[in-house]
Amino acid sequence: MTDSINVNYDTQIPNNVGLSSDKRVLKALEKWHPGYINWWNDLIPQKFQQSMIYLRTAVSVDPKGWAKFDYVKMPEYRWGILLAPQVEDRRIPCGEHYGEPAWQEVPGEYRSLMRRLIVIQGDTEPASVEQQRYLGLTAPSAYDMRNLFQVNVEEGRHLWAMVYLLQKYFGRDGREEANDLLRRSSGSEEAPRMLGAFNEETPDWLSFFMFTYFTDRDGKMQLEALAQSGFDPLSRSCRFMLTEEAHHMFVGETGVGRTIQRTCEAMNAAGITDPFDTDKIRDLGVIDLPLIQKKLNLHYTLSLDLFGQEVSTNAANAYNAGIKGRYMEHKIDDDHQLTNDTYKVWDLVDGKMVHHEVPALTAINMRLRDDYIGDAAGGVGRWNKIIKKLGVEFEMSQPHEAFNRKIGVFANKLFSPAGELLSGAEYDAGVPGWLPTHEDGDFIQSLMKPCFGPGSYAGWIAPPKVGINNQPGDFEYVKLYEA
Ligand code: BYC
Ligand code: FE
Ligand code: FE
Repeated sequence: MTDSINVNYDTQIPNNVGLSSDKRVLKALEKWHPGYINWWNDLIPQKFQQSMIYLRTAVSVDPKGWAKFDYVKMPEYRWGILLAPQVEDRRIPCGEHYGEPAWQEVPGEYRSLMRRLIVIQGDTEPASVEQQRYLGLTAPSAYDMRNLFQVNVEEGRHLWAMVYLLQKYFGRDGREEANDLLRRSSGSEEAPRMLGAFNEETPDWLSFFMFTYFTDRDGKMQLEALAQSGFDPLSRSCRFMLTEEAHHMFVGETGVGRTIQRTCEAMNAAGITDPFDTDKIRDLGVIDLPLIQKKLNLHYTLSLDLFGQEVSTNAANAYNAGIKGRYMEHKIDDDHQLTNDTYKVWDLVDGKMVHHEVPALTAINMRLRDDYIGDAAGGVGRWNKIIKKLGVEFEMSQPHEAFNRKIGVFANKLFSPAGELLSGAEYDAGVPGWLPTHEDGDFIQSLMKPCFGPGSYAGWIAPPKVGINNQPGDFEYVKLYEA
């Protein structure tokens, strides 16, 4: 196999995995390709498919300078197979095979466990594009539209990344799984996507920003854990995906930040000091901070569910097998086998929340979730700085992890965002203040009017501080196709 830093564009499928000399896999991928293109073409509205979008395309996997920016029609985007460079003499970083050479093939005994994780990862990628499919129509600017489509084409590429692994290493069942990834669809009754959050709607741009901040960050954490895999091709695949993931979370963080900024500026201009004076604030055509907090609550808690059960034998098996590590496994100072370690997990005893110690091996999901909660706090702190700087008295916060959960020990229990267990009546009385209501949704929809001209922005969101690839403020990110 001729792996390289630079991407080879000789075959229909750009790659750095020597695909042109791997006829079996090249053929399998070429067979899968038309189904993928059909999926894409049926999904995104046609006028955007014909438009020229200023996108970045990966041309190398060298962290310095891996991308080039140019106008592309999305169906002509070169989705490819890119693995981060092989690390010489890489070793299995955790579990019972700790220290043995990393696998270049899938060990037979772990085949189905590995396949399941790759399929779940692959399933989320197209699901997110499905959830976001109509947002182009109401983009608050050409800049934002370009970012949406950048995220979408890269999630499409992430699907390719997992499909490559399935086709190359899992034979016939891999091929079937690859086809099923195009058969399931977000929100479908008969064949929904595999994980809960990926069957929810992304109905408006504030949801999109919250999703890319909180749910793409689950993606980051899961990819970090899979990047630790003893199965080297999976590790290398996830390592390159992580370089793309950073931009998705940037889009989310700055999108929410710009929304907050615009709201505070409008309040100041109108002389409104009480952030809970929501009717007056909505009359200004901006989204009140309490509603932004409600959207945060929703997307954050949906994302917490993506970490699975606090105590999980699936997770223990994957770790012990060396298939999935912990976040920053290589930086943790312990035996990397967790033979005698314990870890604190949440539990409910007689309706009371308690933190108790369980064998660390069974608490792998909980630990990753804890790492996620810390990682997600950074942006929330920066949003609060924007509010403070503009002199408004309000603080965004991450709700307690017991609130609004569908998976794990807190599933379907009635907790407030502060973490108090409530009666049904108390919960019903509080919930319109904690999660977006129908009316909130209608209000946000009323603001979702397209604003596509170069340098113009919808009234509810501030322009970005810097352009993509340092382009000036009036740069034409999208050359819109007019039929
Ligand atoms: N929804 O023992 P448990 C991304 C099931 S996002 C529905 O805790 P485990 C992206 C579970 O399958 C990252 N079902 O399971 C972001 C299990 O079923 P079985 C995606 C759920 O395996 C934005 C049972 O409940 N990647 O990339 O320890 C845009 C018992 O649970 C859910 C991955 O997730 C749920 N939320 O943990 C684009 C990485 N949670 O086996 C992309 C791969 C649990 O008893 N996946 N169940 O029938 C995994 O590592 C694990 O499968 C999970 C679940 C962490 C998801
Ligand atoms: Fe992704
Ligand atoms: Fe992403």
